[in-house]
Amino acid sequence: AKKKIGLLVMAYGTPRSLDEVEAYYTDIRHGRPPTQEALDDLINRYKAIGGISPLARITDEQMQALEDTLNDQSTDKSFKAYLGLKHIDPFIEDAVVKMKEDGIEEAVSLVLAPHYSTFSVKSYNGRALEKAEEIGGPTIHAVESWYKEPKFLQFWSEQLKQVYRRVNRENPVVIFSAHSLPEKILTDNDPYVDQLKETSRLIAEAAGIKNYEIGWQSEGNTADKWLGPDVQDLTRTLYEKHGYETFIYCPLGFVADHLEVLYDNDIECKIVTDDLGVNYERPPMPNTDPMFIEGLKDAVIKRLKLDE
Ligand code: FEC
Repeated sequence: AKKKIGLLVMAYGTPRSLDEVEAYYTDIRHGRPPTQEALDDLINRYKAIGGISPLARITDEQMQALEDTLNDQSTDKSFKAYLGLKHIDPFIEDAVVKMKEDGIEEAVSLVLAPHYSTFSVKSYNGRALEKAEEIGGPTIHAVESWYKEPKFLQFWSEQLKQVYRRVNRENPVVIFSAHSLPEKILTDNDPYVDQLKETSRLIAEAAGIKNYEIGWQSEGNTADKWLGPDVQDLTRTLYEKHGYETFIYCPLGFVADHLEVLYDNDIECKIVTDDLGVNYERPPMPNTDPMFIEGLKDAVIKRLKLDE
């Protein structure tokens, strides 16, 4: 018989309705409820992208596609997927408990975010491992980062090549970005910034793109100093310096359509490009693109091989 492996897929999570925004936001803020003003502001951003984020649906679809691909291609293992979310139920801990209840002894975990940082991937995997330790299993083989998976890079380089075929004469520049984080993480040797830079360089090289820059987006509303430049400010600076006519946004730190892309890029960055009178472009997100899912599958298979 095939060996049964739990596939713990972890993601950020999103409210399923506007009623859930307050609890979700409170969880993001480590249990401190937001002010009414901040809550209204967030609700308005969800309304601006159609009332609710497509993230919950896309995360489910990504998980299902990954499970199917692994099962189609594996001759000696059968995978069963479990969803564990960071900020809303089913939480990461719930998924670990469910695996244990189902008799899963061995699992592989993957976070739906490509770059490693103490703030994101480390905390997801840490929560899963801690729960597994507390309840005595399963053994979890954690994928730490998968930003260099060739098929992930290929997904983006092909998207960019397609955009370039269309806009090449319109003096384009690419802005690669990830979620900003408080600058203080940099002091702890966090690889996050370098991983984004390396991903960007590899994708740009593969797509034959010379004009590209790195930016940060979606920074939080706290007193910390956050990683910059912010993508909106960067757009203005680049325009003033180089007169680019087309701005292509590539939010590499994310893998799905959700608020941080549909609002922070498609609405906020577009306000800037409209103001400057230049073109706004954003290639589609990975979502369930087969090339992308294959990249995730490769990361899972490699991780399991390491411990065999
Ligand atoms: O519902 C949706 O469609 C959006 C989901 C969403 C994703 C996402 C990804 C990341 N975040 C990361 C870090 C932070 C830090 C703070 C923070 C705050 C928010 C707020 C919302 C939100 N995040 Fe998020 N993030 C998403 C949604 N995030 C909503 C709260 C309102 C706001 O500030 O906009 C600041 C927390 C604090 O106040 O201390 C830090 C990172 C990622 C990418 C990696 C990952 O997906 O885990 C890092 C998707």
